[in-house]
Amino acid sequence: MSQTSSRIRTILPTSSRTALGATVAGGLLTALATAPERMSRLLRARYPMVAVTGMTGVGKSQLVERLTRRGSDHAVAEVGSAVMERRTRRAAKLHGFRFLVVPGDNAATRLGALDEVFHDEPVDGVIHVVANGHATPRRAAGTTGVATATREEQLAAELEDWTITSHRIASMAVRRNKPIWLIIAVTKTDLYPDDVDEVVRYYSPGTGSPFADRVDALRALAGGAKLSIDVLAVSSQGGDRKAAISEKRAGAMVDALADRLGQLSGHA
Ligand SMILES: Nc1nc2c(ncn2[C@@H]2O[C@H](COP(=O)(O)OP(=O)(O)OP(=O)(O)O)[C@@H](O)[C@H]2O)c(=O)[nH]1
Ligand SMILES: [Mg+2]
Repeated sequence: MSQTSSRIRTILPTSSRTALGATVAGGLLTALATAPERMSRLLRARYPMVAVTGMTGVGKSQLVERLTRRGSDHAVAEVGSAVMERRTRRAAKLHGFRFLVVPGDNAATRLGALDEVFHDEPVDGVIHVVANGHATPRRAAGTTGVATATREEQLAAELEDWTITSHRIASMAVRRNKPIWLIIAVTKTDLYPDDVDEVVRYYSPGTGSPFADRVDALRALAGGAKLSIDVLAVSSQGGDRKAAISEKRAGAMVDALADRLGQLSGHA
């Protein structure tokens, strides 16, 4: 009997010490594991995080380059992005804004990136880029030669891409209490300078176009009070001899987009 109890006594402290040790270690590990997440939450509270979406070749990388550029020009590589690009604006306007460019192509990385920006670490707002069917066709991985696609095909691809993205935005919006914003950036306007108003209408809510119908559906799902929607024309190119719009006008459109971003994020 006494032997049993002493055995129990000796066993108990050891096992409870082990258990305690495990708890402390576990607690430490948990604290360590959640620290970066807490850090990123703290940073997010200060700096707006913006997802940039849109089909491949539509001009996302170039537009973010314009928005985040400081000082000297340097061109972006003319290749499709396969992984998420992360850019932080350090200049005065849009200081600290973080842009997460979701790759338009490459199924696996794209889906992961969409999950990241709309689910795992939801963003404050979205810039969805469209180009009136002027997305630069990309070759499928592993093939050679110049890719071709008609404007109609590219418009249809934009619509399909928007259907997927708008569903992701809707499900993010309904899960959250905080309002979010969406800017539909209609880019490459230098390629259709005389049709800009008409094209902006095509992408605007309530205009009855196939794209507008999906914008309306998103608004209905998310709730008007929770989701603000802007449609802004822009161009990342201008100034060279071939460009149909001047560098000044292209710059003004990019500035207007930056100003709106600032307003929406309460940084104005
Ligand atoms: N004319 C004109 N061309 C543009 C404009 N913006 C981008 N482009 C061109 O369009 C092509 C695609 O631009 P990107 O910015 O790489 O496209 P993306 O959306 O990042 O594409 P992915 O990385 O594949 O998702 C490039 O050749 C750019 O030079 C614009 O405003 N006007
Ligand atoms: Mg890109």
